[in-house]
Amino acid sequence: MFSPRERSERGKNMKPRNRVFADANADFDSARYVLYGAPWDSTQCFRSGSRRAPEAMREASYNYETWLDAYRVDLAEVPVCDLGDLSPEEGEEPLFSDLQSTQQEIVGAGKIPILLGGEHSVSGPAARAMPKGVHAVVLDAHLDFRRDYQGTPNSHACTVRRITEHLGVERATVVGVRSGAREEYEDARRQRLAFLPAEECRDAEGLRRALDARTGDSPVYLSIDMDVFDPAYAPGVGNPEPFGLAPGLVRALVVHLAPRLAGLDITEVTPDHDQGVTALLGAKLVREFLGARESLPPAPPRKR
Ligand SMILES: [Mn+2]
Repeated sequence: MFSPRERSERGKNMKPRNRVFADANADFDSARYVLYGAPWDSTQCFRSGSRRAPEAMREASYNYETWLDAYRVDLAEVPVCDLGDLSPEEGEEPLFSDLQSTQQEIVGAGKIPILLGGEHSVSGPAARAMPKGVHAVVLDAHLDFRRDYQGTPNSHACTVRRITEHLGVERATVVGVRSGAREEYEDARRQRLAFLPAEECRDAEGLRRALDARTGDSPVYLSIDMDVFDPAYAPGVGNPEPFGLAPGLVRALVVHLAPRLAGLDITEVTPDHDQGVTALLGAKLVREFLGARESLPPAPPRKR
């Protein structure tokens, strides 16, 4: 195992890749944001292929201008490091452990991790590396609140459950939900898991208010399962679910949370099931986050 710093310097223990995410040209030490991929899709139960998503999103990222006029930010000037992809060859346990320690090292160095899945289960070890006190906002069509599924607790159908086990059920909010087993809904209500059904996510202002009421001014870990979007906008996902969110609404949410984001992941893109539109949207969300975050004035010193 190599640490992210060693990886960044030596380029070892990562899968060979053709290119970095567009404009992610910084090394680990000088980066404010550290991006990496987890090409893992072993529990995707309906249709798989998200192991190809990190590369697909990197490729898609070259579609975009470096200048983001809405934020007056040039991403060519923002120090982002792309570590490459974790190696999935040795299986789930080594991968999840490598993922968690990679995430820990990035967070410990005071940088913001950006994880490109892979299936949604990769958000579990990513969230476990976040400090207590962080609130997880999970965008997902599915409740993902099963204890286990098809024989494993690390299924992508259990992601929210795994996150709440680490951060606490009171520090998680699921947005855009429209699917789950009856027992999942019952259990979520019994445990007072906060979730916003997709039909209640109508406008940006309402969504911002609901999230602020829930999260206060806590730092936020934002996990975006791309199936939160309506399949019309993101058809290339493992489990498409109709009646989803529109991209503008999710963009407004990312922009709103950007100042407080402690980490971000984009999961469940399955590039073989569309014409590239879902990877384009995933890559764009990363760039919108970077632009929105960088447009801020420097934070005032923290009071103690
Ligand atoms: Mn989902």
